[in-house]
Amino acid sequence: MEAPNELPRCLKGSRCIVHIDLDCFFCQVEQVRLGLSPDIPAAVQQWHGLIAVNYAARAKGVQRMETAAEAKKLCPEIQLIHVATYGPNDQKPQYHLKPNRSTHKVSLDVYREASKNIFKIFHRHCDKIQKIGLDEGYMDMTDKVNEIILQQYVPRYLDKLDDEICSIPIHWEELGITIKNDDGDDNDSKQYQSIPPTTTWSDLQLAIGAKISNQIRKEIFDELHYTCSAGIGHAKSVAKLCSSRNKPDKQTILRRSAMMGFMRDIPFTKIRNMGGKLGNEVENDLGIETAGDAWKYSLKDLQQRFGESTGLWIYNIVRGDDDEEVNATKAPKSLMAAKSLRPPAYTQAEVHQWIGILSTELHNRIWNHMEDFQQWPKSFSISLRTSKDTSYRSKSCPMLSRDSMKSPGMLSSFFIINNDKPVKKLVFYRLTQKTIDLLGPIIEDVTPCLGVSLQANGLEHDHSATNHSITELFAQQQQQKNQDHHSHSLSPNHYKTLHSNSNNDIDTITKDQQQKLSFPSVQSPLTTETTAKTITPQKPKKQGILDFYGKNQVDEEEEDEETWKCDKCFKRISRDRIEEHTDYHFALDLQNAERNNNNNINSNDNNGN
Ligand code: DCP
Repeated sequence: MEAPNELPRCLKGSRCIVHIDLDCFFCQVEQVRLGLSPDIPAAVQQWHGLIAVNYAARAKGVQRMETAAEAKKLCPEIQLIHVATYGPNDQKPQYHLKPNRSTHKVSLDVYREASKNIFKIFHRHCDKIQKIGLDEGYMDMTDKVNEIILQQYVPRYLDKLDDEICSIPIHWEELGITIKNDDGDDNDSKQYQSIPPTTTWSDLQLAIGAKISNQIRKEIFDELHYTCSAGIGHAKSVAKLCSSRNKPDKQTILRRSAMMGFMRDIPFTKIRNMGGKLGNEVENDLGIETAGDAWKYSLKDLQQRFGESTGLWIYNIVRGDDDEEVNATKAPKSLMAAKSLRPPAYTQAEVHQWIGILSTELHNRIWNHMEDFQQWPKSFSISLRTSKDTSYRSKSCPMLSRDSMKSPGMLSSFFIINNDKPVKKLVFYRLTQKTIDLLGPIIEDVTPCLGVSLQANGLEHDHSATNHSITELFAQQQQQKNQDHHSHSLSPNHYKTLHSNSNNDIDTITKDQQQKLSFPSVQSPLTTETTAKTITPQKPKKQGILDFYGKNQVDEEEEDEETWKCDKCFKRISRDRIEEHTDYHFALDLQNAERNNNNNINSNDNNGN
């Protein structure tokens, strides 16, 4: 007889989602690097503030965002480790003893590397992974788990395929902490490790997911020596709530039958996507504090107040249900090194120094990316923010080929500031043995400079280590300009003259050469600021749910080492506002769904007329 290939009926649409989150991530990376026991209180410091605190230090009352001095007062024995930084002459990030915010640039490379190794382990077990920051991710284990159910359980429990209950024995105590069913029993613990009374097919789904999750956590610990916590449930929101439930180094499972009891006391704004203004607004509007408080509102009530999609979403989420997909994360499309300058850089020498440091960082990131993804950027851009104009002025030019970009100095040697009075212009240029070749457009008024950002864009599979000559680079640039309908490009003859003496080898500029350089000879029609494309943050139209978000949420474009780049809107977001920002996108998506709904209703109405 052929093996049945039908899943139990009740599993159609039932998912197994695992959320894994490293414990005190940056701190663990440093502990492992330094061979520090996790029992020793420790924290990672960025300038004066703490950005990660280990659990031994938390037990002494030390918290994230406290200053190093406050932490020392609370816990004199605490080990404070400053994040690595790039100093002015560093080719690689270093653990400087006394890094200085006005001369050094924070590097997260060591955490990126650790993250890469962690995600490699995730990928051994699952191919649908959504990366959330460096140290956490969702895994949709449904296919893998259902395959196991089909092969190992369905043939033995054929008579149960139409039932919800399968009564397959599960040793929950070996799988982590299982949230208890809400049986009205008011005893203090809502979680237990003994066996719940009956097993459903969907419990089996989670139990298998929990076994895989345990294996992943074991591999992370055995190979990398980091502990992490996991949550296993039928939806993303509950998986996330569960992973933070029993930190550190534990995993928590939420079965369908325990969902309502679990959700009852969850503060409403702790629910994924409800941490921002939308959550506050709903909370105030309904006069609720916990998810359970919202149960008294019917679906119709909620839809009348918040619209079809949002109302339905709220109705489900307070019951622990959401159908948001795990969206597999793709390789990034761009890489960035940025620094905001407080106080501003007042001299061109300072701006140059920052360009040098950021170029080194970007150079290293581009090569790391090449190693991981075999991708090379197509173009390269610089953005500067001055106190005269707080939006970024941004210019780009074609990227150097792999063969040309061997040393970190190559990128920074692209730029020089022409100190002509009254404006100082930043020029994209290339210095060859005999000429100074203007490569790209010019940014005027570079000082006082509030922020510098270098970006490698258009990362694409690199087919070969092409040997681009400078002429090819110029040709590419010309092509790009033509495509952009720019009327101010250099004439072909001009290019020819510039290149007649040039050599394919690009020299790294020396200090001495920089001092000798002056630019009157390199005149170009591009010097007018009218050709400058000023990047101004695009303001989404605010209406409906978007009104919940204030100006800061949408407009803020903090560009420095304390930021994260949103892969939806490509804006730089302060790291402590990541969650709020993702909540904003969520609200935006809901609003779009709402609009689509309305459009459909309108068009149906019209058709009916
Ligand atoms: N991080 C940061 N700045 C912030 C928040 C976090 O630099 N404002 C960094 C340091 C953290 C890492 O991101 O180690 C992961 O952040 P989490 O919020 O996951 O916190 P932890 O991993 O440190 O601790 P927990 O065990 O509570 O998850």
